Amino acid sequence: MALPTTDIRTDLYDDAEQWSLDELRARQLERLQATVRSSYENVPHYRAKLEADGVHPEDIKSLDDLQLLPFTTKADLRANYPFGMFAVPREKVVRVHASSGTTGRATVVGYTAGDITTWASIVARCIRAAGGRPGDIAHVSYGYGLFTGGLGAHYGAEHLGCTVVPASGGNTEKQIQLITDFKPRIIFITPSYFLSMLDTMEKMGVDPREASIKIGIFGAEPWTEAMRAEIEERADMHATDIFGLSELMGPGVAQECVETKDGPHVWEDHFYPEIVNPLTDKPVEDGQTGELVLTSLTKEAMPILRYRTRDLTQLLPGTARPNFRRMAKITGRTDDLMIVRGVNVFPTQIEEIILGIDGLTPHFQCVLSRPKRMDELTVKVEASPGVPESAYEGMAREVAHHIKSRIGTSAKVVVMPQDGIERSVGKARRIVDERSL
Ligand code: DLL
Repeated sequence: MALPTTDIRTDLYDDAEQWSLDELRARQLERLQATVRSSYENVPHYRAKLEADGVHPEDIKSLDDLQLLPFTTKADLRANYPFGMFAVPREKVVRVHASSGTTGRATVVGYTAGDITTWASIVARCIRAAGGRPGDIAHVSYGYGLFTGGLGAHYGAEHLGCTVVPASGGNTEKQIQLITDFKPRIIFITPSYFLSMLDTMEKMGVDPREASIKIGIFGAEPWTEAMRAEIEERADMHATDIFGLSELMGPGVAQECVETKDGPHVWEDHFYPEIVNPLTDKPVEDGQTGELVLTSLTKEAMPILRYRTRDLTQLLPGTARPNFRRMAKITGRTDDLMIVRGVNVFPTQIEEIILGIDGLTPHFQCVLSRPKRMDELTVKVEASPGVPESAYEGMAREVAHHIKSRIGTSAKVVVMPQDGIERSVGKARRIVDERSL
């Protein structure tokens, strides 16, 4: 694979990126203590939980005392819908976002004016880490609205001093026209929507390798190293990973540095990460896989203690920012785990296999059904344009063979012609569960 032809390096954005480890740990402790105090004093949910556990804010004397604090789950946020988790009077909340999820009530998050500025400066740091600079044009294709992607990227890019094009998701041909005319250097977009944009560019006769975009800040859904290689090759650009979730803020909780591309660095001056074993709830050592748990350290409107993200990853030592730990690329969410005949399968494993086979595109879906009281996995994947239909069956056999040998389960594989799989303009729907139909 050809490397992107432009060599881009990061720049530090602020002092915190250079704090010594001692300074970082001291600030984290100070901030954790203030967060626990505010949660206890201002959020009835947290006061009740802490009192039930016999924990008082004064008990937090070291970062290890984090273990004393209760977990927060999505169910807790739902139970306190809409504004019950706020630690400030509602009048101090200048913005809300919400994530709908697939079941139940939305979860609502709130921001003070100070939170919005902090968030913008964190996203500005992310853009620097990805290689962006003040003066760059940034095209934002994350959705604007209750979803945090669009506005989060937007405020961050403005804060850094970029010219922002607030394109949002959808209207792909128009977006490509704007990209051709305005020549952005940076794009914010989900990896799956970007792939669909690349297909549309090619259909319109626009060569993505000749386009102005040099830096992609991709997130909001899991994606693999194989997907990075495909994007960088097709568009001659640097593809970096941004992680975040609305409950903690939105995009920007962690960002990958362009020169190392070895997983997002968690901005630990604002978010304290832990990994726990999702079955026992006990913390595991750095380097071991488990569920990411995050505690906010600087949020005013809605401090959050030990939030169970359901994302599966590992914490690794810092590299380009040595004192901030990295998270390994997310393999999936506990909710995305498919158990097929007793074998655990994540869509990212299927993505890696598909991208290793010539003639297939990364547009795929995993359909779960239960025809004879046994779960069955059908992988539907699109062939590349120009591949004759006579080749489909052979490619399907090859995918099924790799699924069996590498993951250890049987799957039915159906190769489809172009546009056979639904396209999203945001997060891709990788799993279609037909078991309860
Ligand atoms: O997706 C915020 C965001 C917007 C992040 C744009 C990055 C870019 P939610 O809608 O609350 O917020 O979804 C959060 O998305 O718990 C992960 O499961 C997943 N996710 C986000 N970023 C990544 C990533 C936004 N880089 C949920 N890799 C998280 C893998 C990601 N999964």
